[in-house]
Amino acid sequence: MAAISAILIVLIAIWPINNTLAVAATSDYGIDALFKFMLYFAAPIFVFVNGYVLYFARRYKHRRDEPADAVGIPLYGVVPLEIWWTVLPALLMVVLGIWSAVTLFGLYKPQAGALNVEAIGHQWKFELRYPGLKSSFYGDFYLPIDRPVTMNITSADVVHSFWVPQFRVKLDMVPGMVQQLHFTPTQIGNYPLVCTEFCGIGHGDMRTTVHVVSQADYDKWFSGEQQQVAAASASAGALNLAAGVVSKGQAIFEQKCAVCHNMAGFAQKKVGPGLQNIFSDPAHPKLVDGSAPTPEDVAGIIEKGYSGDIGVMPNAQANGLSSSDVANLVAYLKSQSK
Ligand code: HEC
Ligand SMILES: [Cu+2]
Repeated sequence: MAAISAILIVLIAIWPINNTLAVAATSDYGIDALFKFMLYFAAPIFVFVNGYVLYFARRYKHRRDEPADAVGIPLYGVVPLEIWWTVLPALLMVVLGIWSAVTLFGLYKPQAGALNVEAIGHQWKFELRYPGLKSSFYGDFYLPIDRPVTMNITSADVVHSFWVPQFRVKLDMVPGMVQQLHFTPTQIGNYPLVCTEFCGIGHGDMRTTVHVVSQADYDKWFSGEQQQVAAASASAGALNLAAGVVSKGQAIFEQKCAVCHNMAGFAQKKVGPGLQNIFSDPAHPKLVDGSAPTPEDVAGIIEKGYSGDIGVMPNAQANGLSSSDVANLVAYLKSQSK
């Protein structure tokens, strides 16, 4: 067993993980080294535990000439054995714990000049938001090579997980909580982004592709997106607040907003703040984004969403709202303000 373990350890040491799963982002957090370190110890533990299971099963098996109720060897403890099988794993855990913590701090360290992108998990797709794009989109997305990225990660429904194996980064997407991942793509190519938290029956389909491309290709993709967004919003019709209908707004509110908002004072929070008197609350003269409570600004938050200290308010696309829905909602909110 010692010989098998030694051979495995050598094979692990010379195994180029990079050939099996390319590293496509800054890997100086030492994820691969940490992974190999765990394997070095996992290999002999696996070999010895299973080796002894097989050996004991043979060595102490029931013999034909023994009575059916024969008592085995009465063994109540071997102190030296118990000491070393407690101390060794404990030491190993301490080293792993410290190494993992240091690695984790590296992942959480923001980098200067980073591109801020938001990724929002939905059952069962990834929504992406980019600064400079008026609306979010689902599916494939692009990142320029060698530019640090800060991924702001959250979820609109249940817990998902953001994992790009080639980037060596992974983080849970938790509803009501925005967490950040920092990395820099270093290899041009297409990489899978997969959800690794079982999130319902569509979980297996929850994957998309990250394209790491040159800055020029990124710019081309970005301006293409901008034009598409402009075309889409032109066809969706302009926002006409004056045409809002209170009763329609109330129906939409109960269907799409009441899960997160009470129709009560600001302090009556659910996921988001209470929205009664949003236009006329002396205790909260400003909206959460710091703007004045005018119908236009309230409509702005409903359209664009907002992510602040309280949590994430999804945008109109995520909530499935048309321009007239937004106008109806603003009319309803106005009717609920003193
Ligand atoms: C997933 C939960 C969620 C849903 C669904 C949601 N909101 Fe929000 N909303 C929030 C959170 C959280 C905030 C606070 C954001 C912050 O400041 O951190 C917020 C803030 C707001 C604000 C600003 C409040 C203020 O006092 O400035 C308005 C207005 C608003 N939401 C309207 C709506 C409407 C209308 C809908 C339905 C279409 C809706 N929200 C659906 C979570 C949600
Ligand atoms: Cu998921």
